[in-house]
Amino acid sequence: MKGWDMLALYDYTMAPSPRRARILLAEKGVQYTKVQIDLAAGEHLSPSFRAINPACTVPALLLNDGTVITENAGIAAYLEAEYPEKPMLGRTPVEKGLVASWSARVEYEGLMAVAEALRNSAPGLKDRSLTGATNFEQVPALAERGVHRIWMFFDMLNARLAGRDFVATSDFTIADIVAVVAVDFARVVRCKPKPEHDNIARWRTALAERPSLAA
Ligand SMILES: N[C@@H](CCC(=O)N[C@@H](CS)C(=O)NCC(=O)O)C(=O)O
Repeated sequence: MKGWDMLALYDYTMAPSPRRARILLAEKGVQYTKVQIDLAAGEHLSPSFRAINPACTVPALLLNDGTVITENAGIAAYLEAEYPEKPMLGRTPVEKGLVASWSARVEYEGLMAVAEALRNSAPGLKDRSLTGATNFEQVPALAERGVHRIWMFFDMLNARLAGRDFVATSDFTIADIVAVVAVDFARVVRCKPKPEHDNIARWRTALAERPSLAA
């Protein structure tokens, strides 16, 4: 023990990746404190935050023994092992496989598509086409491709949700968390599911009942 007894989440309220961690922590009912890292002000690139996460990204979770866990995948693995009561990564071997598969898919096809569209077009992200300490120029063609991929993601997700309440299994899991964060964040590049994406609409309306979504 290093003298504090609560987890601390390095967070930025407006960003989608830390929202994934906040929803998971809320679903698990875990108490924690938030430390805001102002991405808009470049605080994630400061020497003090680099010492915490050299990848210069949020979220990062500080444990009470001083360990810092970065990456949502790492944070989810830790929380599931430490707080197993309400499984969010699947219950059975088959479910665990399905949850890992679907969360990877909705991250790559959904969240990464939004990131591609936004990071290659937003004036505030000039030269920040990729996260990390190294600057990369924006590539307008990638912004266009990102938007195209978002529409493909909506079609894919809508098809997957036909006759289903949740993305991966019969329970709410991290696959739903990644998917809902991607769908909600797509608004920043003016993409919203269309009326024909009726399964997404039904799923999103039902998810709105969960208090964790407001975390
Ligand atoms: N794979 C990482 C991605 C984290 C990530 O990209 N976070 C963004 C906020 S959504 C960030 O820290 N961006 C810093 C930047 O824009 O340079 C995870 O899932 O934890």
